[in-house]
Amino acid sequence: MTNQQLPIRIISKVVRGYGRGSKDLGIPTANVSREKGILSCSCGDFDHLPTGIYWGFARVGESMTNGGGGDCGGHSGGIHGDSELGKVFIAAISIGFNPTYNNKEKTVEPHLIAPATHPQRHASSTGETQFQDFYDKTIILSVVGYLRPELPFEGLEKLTAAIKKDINDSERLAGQSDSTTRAEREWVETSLGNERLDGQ
Ligand code: ADP
Ligand code: RBF
Ligand code: MG
Repeated sequence: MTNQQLPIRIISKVVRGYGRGSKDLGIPTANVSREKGILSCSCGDFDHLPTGIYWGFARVGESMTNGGGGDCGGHSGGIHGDSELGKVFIAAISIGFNPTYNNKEKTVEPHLIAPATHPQRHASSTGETQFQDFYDKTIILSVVGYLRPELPFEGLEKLTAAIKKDINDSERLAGQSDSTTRAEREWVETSLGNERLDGQ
């Protein structure tokens, strides 16, 4: 995997994952629906998404209706006390088969990272960002940069430690002011959540 295919833009909605308790693990991830008619991806097909661990930007908005598009405004129902809906967060993103668990299905799972001073930033059991649930909401996601391949870890402690390092790296890299980083943050901030991204 090189950065050549990046950035990748995705609009979809948040679905339930394996329920394996990444919340218990302390690092919740918003699993992205691959359903046709709901997913729109600049890479075309979900199967074309390159596996690996990435950094980028994400925003969660209103529920989609009729399976397409959706208003991603920031005025009602939120991640935390109605205040986080519509805000852009830095994200550490896993794309692939979670080789520690040998999943059969590919998942796209961003962990949304609140700023250091945000009240929910150190709220999880491992000190990472823990919002209230936002299942079924529209998610606007830009996968901007590659961090590393997905790896099989021996034990949850090693997996958690690796993800915490990814979170630090994501925050550092998302702070860059190059034109791609700025453009992707701006797209995530302003997308209405109803564009076609596959060029069709
Ligand atoms: P699942 O297996 O259903 O994806 P998780 O334990 O990964 O379960 O929890 C994911 C859910 O937690 C997300 O869909 C979202 O509703 C919520 N959530 C809370 N905080 C965050 C966060 N910081 N990043 C991503 N999802 C979060
Ligand atoms: N799972 C793996 O099996 N190997 C990994 O290297 C790996 N890296 C991840 C990095 C990040 C930033 C995130 C958010 C998740 C990662 N995961 C990885 C996925 C993790 O196993 C998954 O989120 C939980 O199992 C809950 O579904
Ligand atoms: Mg998840």
